[in-house]
Amino acid sequence: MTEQLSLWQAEIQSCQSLRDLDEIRVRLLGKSGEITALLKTLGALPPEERKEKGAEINHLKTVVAETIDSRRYQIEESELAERLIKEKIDVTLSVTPEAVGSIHPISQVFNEIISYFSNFGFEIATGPEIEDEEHNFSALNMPDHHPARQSHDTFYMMPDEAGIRKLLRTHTSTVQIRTMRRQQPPLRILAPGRVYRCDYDATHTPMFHQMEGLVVDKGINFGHLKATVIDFCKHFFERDDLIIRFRPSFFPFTEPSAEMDIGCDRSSGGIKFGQGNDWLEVFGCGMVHPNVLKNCGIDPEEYQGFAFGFGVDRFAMLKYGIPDLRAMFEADARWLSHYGFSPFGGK
Ligand code: 2NM
Repeated sequence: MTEQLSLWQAEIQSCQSLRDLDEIRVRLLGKSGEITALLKTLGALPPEERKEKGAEINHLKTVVAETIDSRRYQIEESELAERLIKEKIDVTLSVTPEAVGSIHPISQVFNEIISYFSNFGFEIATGPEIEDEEHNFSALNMPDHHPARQSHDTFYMMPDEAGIRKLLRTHTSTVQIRTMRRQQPPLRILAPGRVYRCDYDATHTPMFHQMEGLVVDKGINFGHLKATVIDFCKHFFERDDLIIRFRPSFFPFTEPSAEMDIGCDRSSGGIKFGQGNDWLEVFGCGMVHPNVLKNCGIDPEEYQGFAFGFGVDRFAMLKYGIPDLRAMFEADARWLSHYGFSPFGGK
């Protein structure tokens, strides 16, 4: 019997998987197992022998069960160790190429514009999205009751005890005001960010993205403005033959003011630049109004400035052929994987 036990123990110890081990357990200790069968033979033995044999077989059963348990524990431990090695995740790696998210077209366009203007020494300036009437309107030459205040469809907060109303900024010009009040010229800044207007249809969302630029220095004139925005548009739309026109316009914060259009062809259903006789309005711009410079502590006799602004969402739609503005903000993974960009560069 001890010889049989050693054989079983050796078999259990050499077992390599939980499944094989369970087969051994059933074969030896199961209802019709070998050891169970031995126990069943006891009944036929005379009482003296039965007692002796009984103790022996029960000992056998206990030792076999213990050996199986300890082997099970060893196999579980080594299977776990193996899995931990095989399924190891390096959390310091950001992503694997086949399972990455994508860059939203608006982020892509922000990055393209910022990297272009960085070449010319523009610095990125940011500011709060919750603003006050002073920075959003008054400093920009729109005093109380100025009609332009109404045309902005402003989201106002409830007034505080002193009757002061905060608002969601309607343009990023608030950032230019803050920068000019903090820093003396020469200035070259780019103010990207979210802005808010109470408007919603196929071409307007209550939140959208703006990019504004501002240059303040001695001897700045409209020629500098034209060259800057024309060269930028040619670069951005990747066409040297872009057709461009300036139309006189009005903004309270610039004088003179202009709007810039690019010539396009819409006869094919889509939109083509550098040909055709349609016009697409893309930019607002102008020479910074002397009142705005004065409001920021800059002497307009000494310094002049130009500024421009445009909608980044619209630029993204035009460059990448995105038909519906509203889909931009629905966070639909299918839309993102179609229109998004690879974080590793390229499309
Ligand atoms: C535009 C169009 C024209 C503008 C003006 C200023 C400031 F603060 F310097 F006066 N910032 N941005 C400006 C001028 C913005 O957006 C359509």
